[in-house]
Amino acid sequence: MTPLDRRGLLMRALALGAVAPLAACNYEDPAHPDLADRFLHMMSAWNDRVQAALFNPHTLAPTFRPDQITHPPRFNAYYDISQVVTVDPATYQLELGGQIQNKTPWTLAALDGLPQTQQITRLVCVEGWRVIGQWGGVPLGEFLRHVGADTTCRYVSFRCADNYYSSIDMASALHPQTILATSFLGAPLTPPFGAPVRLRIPTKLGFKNPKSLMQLAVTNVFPGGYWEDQGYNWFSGS
Ligand SMILES: Nc1nc2c(c(=O)[nH]1)N[C@H]1C(S)=C(S)[C@@H](COP(=O)(O)O)O[C@H]1N2
Ligand SMILES: [Mo]
Repeated sequence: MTPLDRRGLLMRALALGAVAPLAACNYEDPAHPDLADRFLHMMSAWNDRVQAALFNPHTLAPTFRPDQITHPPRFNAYYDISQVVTVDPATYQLELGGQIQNKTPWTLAALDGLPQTQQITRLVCVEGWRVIGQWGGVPLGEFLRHVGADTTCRYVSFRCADNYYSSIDMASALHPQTILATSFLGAPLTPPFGAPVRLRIPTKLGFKNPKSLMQLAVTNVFPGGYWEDQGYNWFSGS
């Protein structure tokens, strides 16, 4: 093992182990009620930086065979499936903001006109379940270059029809498996699973895969996210 390999292993071990043991401890201090919170947020921010440093833009998430696809798929959101917001695909417009040259909103037909890709990948939820599914759509990197996004910016942020929101680092946005998905199992996305357009990013946890996207922005201002702002690790990926 070279010293560099050893350093890589140590960094990985630290990145994986840093948050869990701390979260399990009870750091409650009546005199400083938010001390534990602040400490955990500081550690999580540090963890984000380590994960970003370890991220290899060429390492692919595992892919699977069609017979490994999970049936039926599993729905998840911060509300019950009966509360799903339906977006009309015929009048759908994806609004663009931030450091993007051409901010003309995108229709579904226009998205369908860009180069398409398919993937059979696994979605992993922090709740402890995982599903394998097939998603199709436009590579986000392809889309960003097409609209003249400043890809030297740090973040791509997303807002959804149900007010969910999330954001990812630019390196992960440009990863070949990160797609603006419009199809699931070869058919258009259905409302519970993010119709008309969702982010599918198999290198990150499920909550970093916002559904029913209404706005996309490129920015250097940290955008956070629905679960991220409640303490979930922001990078949440490999
Ligand atoms: N708009 C929106 N997107 C969302 C969520 C949500 O509540 N609203 N939940 C996230 C979480 S926690 C998970 S695990 C995945 C679930 O995606 P699925 O329903 O396709 O399995 O969607 C993510 N994207
Ligand atoms: Mo999730």
